[in-house]
Amino acid sequence: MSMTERNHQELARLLDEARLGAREVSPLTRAHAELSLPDAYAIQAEGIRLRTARGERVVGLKMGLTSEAKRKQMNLDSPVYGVLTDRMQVPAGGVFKLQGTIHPKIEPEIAFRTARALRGRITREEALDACASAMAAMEILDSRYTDFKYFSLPDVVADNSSSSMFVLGATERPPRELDLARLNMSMEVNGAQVQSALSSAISGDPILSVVQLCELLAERGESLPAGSIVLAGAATAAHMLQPGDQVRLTVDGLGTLSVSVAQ
Ligand code: 0L1
Ligand code: MG
Repeated sequence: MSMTERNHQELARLLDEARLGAREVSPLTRAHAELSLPDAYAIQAEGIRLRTARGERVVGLKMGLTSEAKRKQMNLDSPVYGVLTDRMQVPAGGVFKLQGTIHPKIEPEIAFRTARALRGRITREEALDACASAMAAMEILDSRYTDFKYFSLPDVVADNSSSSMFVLGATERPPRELDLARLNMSMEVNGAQVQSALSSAISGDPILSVVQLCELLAERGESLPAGSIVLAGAATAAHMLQPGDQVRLTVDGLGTLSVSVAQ
């Protein structure tokens, strides 16, 4: 039996309440085996409507599962997107509070800021032309599901692709000034390296995440507005956070950014 708009709203509310109450729920597909990817994106959009109705502002999009390491870690097989709001941003050098989250993890990323709107099938060159700058970034993920690793692609998408918070580096550079697919990325926790990779681990080249995102958006009749932040996806598997952690990411040409983790 296919899902109705009412089902989408109810499931969006369930996930929204789980997030606000920092309470795990069963993956939606346990009770709704029929949940398709289009249903999941409709639930995600409904969840974002609940957040904007409470005053949050959409500032961009995130791509997820863009690296082989991430797909392997989560046993899922294709890229997905989620929506970013202003309340999800932690300032560079700021503090991320574990309280109010469920089982947060952090991952090293590259982000872009778009200067022009993008729609549909675009080339790598068009994506580069439309992006005013690239930045180092970290995403803090937090799934609202129990059995963290054993959910399906529609479950992840409905849960806004596990988004929680993000941090952007202060150094912004035009992407054409960088050798985008060959940047060394190193993430340290409390002074010890926990993850490292070349930026090519992100979609082969991080700008290709923007190309893919536009294709995924076009499948739903949507586009990428000018002035958006795009998180291109993680270069490595994600790292579980503990109270007191000091996390630092260094990316060739894009400097260092950090975040502290508090109880
Ligand atoms: O950003 C992402 O790669 C989303 C991954 C979703 C799975 C997870 O919760 O780690
Ligand atoms: Mg990510």
